[in-house]
Amino acid sequence: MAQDPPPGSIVTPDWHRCAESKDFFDRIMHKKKRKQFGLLESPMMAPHVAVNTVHYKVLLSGKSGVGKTSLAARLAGLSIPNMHYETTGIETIVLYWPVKLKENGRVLFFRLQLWDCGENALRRFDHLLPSCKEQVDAVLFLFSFTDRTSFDDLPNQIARWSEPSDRVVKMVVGTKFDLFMHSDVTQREVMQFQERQGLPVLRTGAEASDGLGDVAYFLNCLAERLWHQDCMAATLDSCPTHYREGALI
Ligand SMILES: Nc1nc2c(ncn2[C@@H]2O[C@H](COP(=O)(O)OP(=O)(O)O)[C@@H](O)[C@H]2O)c(=O)[nH]1
Ligand SMILES: [Mg+2]
Repeated sequence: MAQDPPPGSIVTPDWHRCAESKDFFDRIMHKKKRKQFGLLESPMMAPHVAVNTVHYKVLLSGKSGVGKTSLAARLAGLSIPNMHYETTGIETIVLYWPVKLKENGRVLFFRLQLWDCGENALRRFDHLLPSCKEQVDAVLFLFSFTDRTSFDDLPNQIARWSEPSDRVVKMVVGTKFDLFMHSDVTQREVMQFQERQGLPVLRTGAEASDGLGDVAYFLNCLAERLWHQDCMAATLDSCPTHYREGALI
């Protein structure tokens, strides 16, 4: 498995705060809220601005109630459900996120298709897991800080994805971090887990604002790992896999 890049080593961190990024972020915002893109829609830049779009499939995995649907909504800038309804099958959400590569200053739009599948549906219908796994680029393993069993279950979840391990970005996400007063999982345990598994652990929680600040770090980390994985694969195959629009220059 490729060694993880340190955060901020591949894409410019906090680029959304720089004036030069405004034109790009304006394409994913509307009236200070995130724009929603249908399956056939994409951000439109002026013709003279050549921006490549890279496509990835990202699966959210975790016990029922840990916050998969909420995380997908948060990342896409949708409102977060207050009530918990078990997701009945597979739901997908598409989001776009512009990043600037540190190496050469090029801007890329990451098109992330988030797959959110209800845990009970996964157990009842055998055909769902193979379609979730098919051509998946990243898996986010979720646990909730308020549900000890979801944390203890992580090794099982990760084991489900042992193959093909070298072409799937894996990240662990601790949800409901805003409820840390009721936390069943200590920071020390999280650190130990991180060291043992060699996987990064991100934390989410609290009210999502309409801005980009609360998702920027998360999406940049994910984009960075996806890009790194592609570059490593391209070195091996000498054929980058995720360019669908425009050529790699
Ligand atoms: N306080 C808090 N509640 C959350 C968070 N994420 C999810 N929830 C709540 O937890 C419940 C289950 O979330 P949901 O996304 O439906 O879980 P799923 O079954 O994994 O899709 C819902 O009532 C959400 O509002 C969070 O980060 N903080
Ligand atoms: Mg759900």
